[in-house]
Amino acid sequence: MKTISEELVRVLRNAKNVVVFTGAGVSAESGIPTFRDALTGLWERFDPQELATPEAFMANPDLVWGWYEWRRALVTNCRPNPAHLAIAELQRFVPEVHVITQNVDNLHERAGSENVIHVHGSLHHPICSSCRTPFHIHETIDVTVEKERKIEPPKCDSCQGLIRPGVVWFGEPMPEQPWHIAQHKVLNCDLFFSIGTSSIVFPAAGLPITAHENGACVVQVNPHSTGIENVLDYNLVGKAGELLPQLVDLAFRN
Ligand code: BV8
Ligand code: ZN
Repeated sequence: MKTISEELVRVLRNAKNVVVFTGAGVSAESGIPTFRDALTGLWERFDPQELATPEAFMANPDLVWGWYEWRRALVTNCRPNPAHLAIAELQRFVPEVHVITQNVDNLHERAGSENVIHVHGSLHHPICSSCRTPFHIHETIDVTVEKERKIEPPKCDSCQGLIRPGVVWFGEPMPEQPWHIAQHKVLNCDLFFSIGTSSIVFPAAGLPITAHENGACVVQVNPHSTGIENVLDYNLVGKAGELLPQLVDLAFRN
């Protein structure tokens, strides 16, 4: 198990403005497959870059909508893990904490984090693919998790267009306001955590680089290497659900 340095504990204890940037790895210990592992069953023969696109949805709406409803069912049946809870707890000790997530699940919110910035949208806020009117989705899932299947997307109440997941697909621009706010928070933080992300997808993967260039202390939490090691001040190699509660305990309970 990676030991957490006294120096990092002191940095967190004295931090004034922390950004916590997360990817699918922070939800892994809740039982949610990471983005690259989420393609099982019906969808295992696809590459995420193929399925998470507007073209895939237009070509095969039932397949893509089914994949997102299956993922939403998974999230609804899972719970925040100790990593989400430790991140939410930071708000009690650090003057300013901003969670910026690439994840489309709502586990940060369910763990108690406030004002979570979703730079890639959310499973829980579908919209009309034609007029972009938000669609109220019934929380009761009609997709039982084990039955991965194609599902016909609902139709928009206003224009009868196909309802689509409210996520940012490959080739789509970042959501204007969340992206603007995310960049502003990164430019104003003194401590930046990059947790559970492979740092592959841009422009989101550029945030740790921006933090580093702006003089923030950058900490990665990931059991594997990710290619941004050159901008890190600390690299905690291990599971977020184990390392983050330890770090919060050492910084604020000892
Ligand atoms: C855009 C939502 C242009 C959907 C997702 C350079 C600049 C700009 C764009 C590009 C560029 N180069 C290429 C591009 C295009 C593309 C891109 O980046 N492609 C990649 C593949 C090279 N980017 C885009 O298309 C973006 N849009 O650029 O638009 C534009 C501008 C103006 C006008 C028109 C167009 C939009 C990209 C958004 C795609 N949507 N998600 C959905 O969820 O279905 S991306 C998706 O994958 C996630 O949201 C996340 O962002 C991304 C990466 O996933 P991760 O979260 O990192 O998960 P992954 O499985 O990869 O890794 C998990 C990690 O966790 C691993 O490292 C693992 O070791 C670790 N882990 C595992 N267990 C644990 C753990 N860590 C800690 N604890 C554990 N227990
Ligand atoms: Zn519509």
